Amino acid sequence: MAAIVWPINNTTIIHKLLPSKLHTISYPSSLISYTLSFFSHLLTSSNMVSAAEQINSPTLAKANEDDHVAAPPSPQVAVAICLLRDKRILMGRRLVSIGNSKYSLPSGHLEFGENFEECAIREIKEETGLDIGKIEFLKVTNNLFMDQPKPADYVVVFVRAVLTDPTQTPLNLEPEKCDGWDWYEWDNLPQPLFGPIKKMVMDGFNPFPQ
Ligand code: 8DG
Ligand code: MG
Repeated sequence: MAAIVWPINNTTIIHKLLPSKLHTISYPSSLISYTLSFFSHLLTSSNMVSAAEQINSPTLAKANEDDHVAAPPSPQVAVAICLLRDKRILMGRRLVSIGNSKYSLPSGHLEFGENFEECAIREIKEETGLDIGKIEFLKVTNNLFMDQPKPADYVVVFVRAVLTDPTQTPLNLEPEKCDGWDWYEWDNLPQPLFGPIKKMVMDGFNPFPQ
C-alpha cells in the first residue's frame, strides 16, 4: 500500500509537496486514513504559510539575529608607520586596550578606498600632527589578539617614512589613546614593546635603509 509522508514543519510544506519530493512506502491502512485526513487539513488555506509570512515571521527574524550574533569578527587592516629621523624612530606608549601601556608605532585602520600611503599620511597627521613623505612598503603581518574581551585579527601593513619638514616635532593629538610620542634609537627602544613589534625586532626586523 502507498502512503504520503508529509513534513512535520509546515513552513516547508510547499517545497515538500513537489512531486519529486514525495516518498512511497508501506503503511497499515489505519495510519493511511489518518495520514490522508491530516494531509487535507494541511492543504486548507488557513494552514498554508505564505512566503511573505515566512519572511516577516518573528522566528525567522530571531534566527537571523542569532546568525548575526554568532558570526565571527572579520580581520581588519591597519597601516603602521616606522617614521625615521636620523638614526631614531617615533614611538608612543599605548593607552588603549590592545597592548595597553606598551610602546608601539603610530598606526591606524585603513579606510574604505584608501591606499596604504594615504592611510599612513592621514594616520600620522591625526595622531601626531606631522607631515610625512618618502613612504615605502616594508612588511605585512597578520596579528591575532585572542586575549581581548573582543578578540581581534589585524593585517598590518608596515611602511617607513621621513618627515617632509625635519624641524617638525610630534604633538600628542589623541591623548586618550597614547601617552605621548618620542624618538628612540633602534638599538635602545623603549620597554615594554607592544607584542607584534617586539616579535618583529626579535626576528631581526630593521626599518632603517641598510
Ligand atoms: P583608528 O581608529 O585611528 O583608525 O585606529 P587606532 O585606534 O589608531 O588603531 P591602533 O590601535 O593604533 O592600530 C590598529 C591596530 O593595529 C592595533 O589595534 C593593533 C594593530 N597593530 C599591530 N602592530 C602594531 C604596531 O606596531 N603599532 C600599532 N599602533 N598598532 C599595531 O598589529
Ligand atoms: Mg593608532
